[in-house]
Amino acid sequence: MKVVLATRNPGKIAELRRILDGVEVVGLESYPDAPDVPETAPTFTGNALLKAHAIAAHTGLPAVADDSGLCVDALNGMPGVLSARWSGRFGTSAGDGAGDKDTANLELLLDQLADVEPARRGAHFACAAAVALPDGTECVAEGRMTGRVIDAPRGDGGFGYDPIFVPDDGDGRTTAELPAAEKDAISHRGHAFRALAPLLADLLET
Ligand code: ITT
Repeated sequence: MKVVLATRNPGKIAELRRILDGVEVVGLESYPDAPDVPETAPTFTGNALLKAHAIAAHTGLPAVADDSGLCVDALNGMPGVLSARWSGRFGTSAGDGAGDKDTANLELLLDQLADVEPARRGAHFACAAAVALPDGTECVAEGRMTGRVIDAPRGDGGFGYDPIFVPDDGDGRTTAELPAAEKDAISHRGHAFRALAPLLADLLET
């Protein structure tokens, strides 16, 4: 059975298509009238479930959603669930494109950490992976990747905050410098969706 990917983020779509290899997925481009779901929950899990349920109800198909973000120790866990709209929160968002927004978010975070010494720049990416069926059944799994925020961007891969994040589980490259498969193997999204996969398979069988 097909599963709808309940995300409009092109970076996530590329990663999810790779990680959910073997699952027949369809993107939201096939559902131009799908609602833009407000992320009103205070947690990644809450927001992932909101998105999955809204898209399952709209499409009549099982829907898989991701809510994720970067939690910075020196900022008490922010931007966290606000990661996608961090610069907009301070009225400094650049253009409307995903790339513009990503750059504005990343530059704001670098400014906010400008006086923070390297030893205090710990952070982690968190991801909640949710699946919802049109009948309201749901499952969630979580994943995380710890590391630190560096002081200048490096690398062209990935998306979002990848150019300024160096994972602990690596050799000093940012996640934007890792080949896709290497990022998937250690990433918050890889961990969360590999944990979700057997639950998803069970749900689709019942
Ligand atoms: P959807 O709601 O349509 O899925 P979104 O981008 O708004 O897209 P989120 O609310 O979950 O999704 O925000 C996630 C943000 O966290 C994302 O825009 C990036 O800024 C950041 N982020 C999440 N995972 C990331 C990753 O693997 N690498 C870099 N940045 C990431």
